[in-house]
Amino acid sequence: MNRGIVVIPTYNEIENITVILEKVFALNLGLDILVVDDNSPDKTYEKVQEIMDEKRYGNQLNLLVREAKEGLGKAYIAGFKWCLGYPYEFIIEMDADLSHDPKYLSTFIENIKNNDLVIGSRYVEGGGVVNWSWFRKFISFGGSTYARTILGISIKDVTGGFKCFRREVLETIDLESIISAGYAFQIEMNYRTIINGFRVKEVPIVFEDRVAGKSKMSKKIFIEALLNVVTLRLHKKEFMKDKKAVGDTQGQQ
Ligand SMILES: Nc1nc2c(ncn2[C@@H]2O[C@H](COP(=O)(O)OP(=O)(O)O)[C@@H](O)[C@H]2O)c(=O)[nH]1
Ligand SMILES: [Mg+2]
Repeated sequence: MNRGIVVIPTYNEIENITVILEKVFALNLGLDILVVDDNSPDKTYEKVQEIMDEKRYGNQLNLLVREAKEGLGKAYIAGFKWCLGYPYEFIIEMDADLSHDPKYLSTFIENIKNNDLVIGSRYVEGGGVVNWSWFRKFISFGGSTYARTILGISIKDVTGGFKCFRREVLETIDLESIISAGYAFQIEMNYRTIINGFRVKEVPIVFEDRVAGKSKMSKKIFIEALLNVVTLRLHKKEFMKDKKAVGDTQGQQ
């Protein structure tokens, strides 16, 4: 067992999963991986099981198969709970579609020493997006600006999904009470981390659009994010009930 683990949610990522596992393990950073698959019709989970049976990566690779597709948020919550059952010190979120370059993992490991949440950010100096349509760029950047303004937080990339939590953060946030199912989940996790007084840092990443497979972004997910930002703000007091809550603390750059 290693000190840190990367949680990779998958839904129909058969074309990407082998490559992403290979890339992460080739770095030899001493990280385990947990793939959380929502019973993908393309049987991504069978591929992972096959690699585990071969012991290609010893005991470093783990798999959690869920019954049905319930959105990214639910998949991550199930994954986090699994990880907290073991003594991991930090837990990393990463997409399966190679949009998140594993080369940044070492930056997360370095920065999580002095922070509680490290966010891979497209919108700080040195970060960026490659190959996205203007529409996706607009939604992502506009979404971050909107959420930042309503929630009164200072982090620049509010919706990104490449990040690293210290286990204490995931033990503190009441995972049962997370209200967001889709990508709003990323916003909610950031907000609840910040209002509980944890140290947050953004590090630059360049995000590249997927080459293989399909995005699961939908209108429904987008609208959920718009509405949930307001709901999150209204629930602020509730989210602060934890003993570590210090009030209006904002994420530091
Ligand atoms: N387990 C699971 N994974 C999901 C679900 N929705 C998306 N994902 C995974 O989450 C990651 C990001 O999703 P993606 O569709 O690439 O989002 P985009 O990059 O914003 O277009 C990918 O690894 C997906 O396979 C879901 O409902 N369940
Ligand atoms: Mg993607």
